[in-house]
Amino acid sequence: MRVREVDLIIVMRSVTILSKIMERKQLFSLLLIIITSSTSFGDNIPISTAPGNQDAPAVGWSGTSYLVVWRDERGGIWGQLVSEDGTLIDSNFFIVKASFTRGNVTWGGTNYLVICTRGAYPDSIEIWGQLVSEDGELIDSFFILKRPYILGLSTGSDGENFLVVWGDTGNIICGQLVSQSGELIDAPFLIASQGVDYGMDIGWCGTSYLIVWNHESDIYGQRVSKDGVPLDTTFIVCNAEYEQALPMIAWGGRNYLVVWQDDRHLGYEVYGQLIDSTGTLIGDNLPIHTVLSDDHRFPVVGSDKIGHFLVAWMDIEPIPFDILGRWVSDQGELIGEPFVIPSGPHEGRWTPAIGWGERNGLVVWAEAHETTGWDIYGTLITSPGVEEDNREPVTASRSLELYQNSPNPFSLKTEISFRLNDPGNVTLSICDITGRKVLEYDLGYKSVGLHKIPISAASLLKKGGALCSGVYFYSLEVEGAKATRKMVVINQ
Ligand SMILES: [Ca+2]
Ligand SMILES: [Ca+2]
Repeated sequence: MRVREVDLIIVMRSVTILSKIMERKQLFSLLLIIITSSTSFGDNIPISTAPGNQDAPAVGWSGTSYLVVWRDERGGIWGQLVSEDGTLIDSNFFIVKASFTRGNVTWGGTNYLVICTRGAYPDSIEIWGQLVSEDGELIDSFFILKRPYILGLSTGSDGENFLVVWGDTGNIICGQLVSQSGELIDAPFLIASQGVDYGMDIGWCGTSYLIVWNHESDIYGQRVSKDGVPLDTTFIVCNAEYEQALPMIAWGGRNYLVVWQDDRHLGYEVYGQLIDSTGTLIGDNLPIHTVLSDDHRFPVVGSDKIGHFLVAWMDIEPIPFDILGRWVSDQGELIGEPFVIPSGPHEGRWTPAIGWGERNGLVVWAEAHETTGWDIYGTLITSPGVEEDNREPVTASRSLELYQNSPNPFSLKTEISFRLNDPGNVTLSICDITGRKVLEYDLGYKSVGLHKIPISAASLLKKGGALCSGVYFYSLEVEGAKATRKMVVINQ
């Protein structure tokens, strides 16, 4: 469903905020407001429909485009650049020679790192990395290490270096820091003295990494500093009865959400757990999908960083398999009901993955077709009840262009950009939906050119504002010229 025609959309799950708005009945004559937890999808994007099988995709986001990587019967790991509006940029390209393992991709600030394994147990397995530029240029391929066996492999980045983690021979978990140019920084280091049975993942919260994995049917976590030093001790994320496996993690700007497939009721369900940046568990396990008559596996998680996680997984019953999704707030509320991520005709779908750009998320999966075998498809997904951004600047006069704030909507911080063609004294003001001025900033004398003004929720509060969730208007005034745009604030 597309919601382009909708003038304004407010995300409101709070009854208090809803009732406040309802009191302002005059608004309904001025503005179309939709209260919704529904989700907006784009058309299905055929990312790779090459002959033979393509499956097990992963997604990275560079700040300007997505890189989707997958294992490919044409040999090794292949990839495709996808623009933020879902257009394929150039065509499928070979990335790195690999064994039949899932590729893993992370944007590190300058390049992507794609990691994979080569070789086979019991001879030896090698971990390889391949740097790929934002434009899909292969920069450098490098060997990380060789072991009799490797179980679990993932990579993350602090925006400066990469951290590659794996379950090593001898039932230990190790990590290796790698620079943006592909140099190994120091030696591999010990993260935890446990084996990885089935799946591991890595998150970065801005100050430390959190690595999660499956060991003896439970889920564990361990924080690691940006310099590769384990912080505190290994902790239990979930040790419910029977098997918890295949954990995946995303940082939502306020908390992590870890999700996994869970057999506690003897049938595969999807559970999750919020964890804060210090490694403290927030609340109880979240029952994300607990319908025992179906069979739900391989959950993945992404975040829009404005208050929502999207969890996606496979429903392998009934046939053909399908991909389901559900929104979870960064405070641990389950939003709406699970939904089927829409798709055209297919013979089955599996192995979902999620990446998040600035305006929308990209969910990708492998999809079976009679003539082309397994193919890679994806769809753009917009946060629940979020209006699509309008990126065209508002030009008040020849001297002033005001851009859409980014991110929008926001809960913690956003940035307002404007361009001056003549210098002058600039004032920024924020009004609520009734036109009442809630904040005013005197930005002083600004020169010709592009300016960016960061706005944090904390600074808003310091200035006496108390922004509730809803639509606001921000106006920039310079030497008699004025431009106004709207923005959406989401507070959980
Ligand atoms: Ca267990
Ligand atoms: Ca194919």
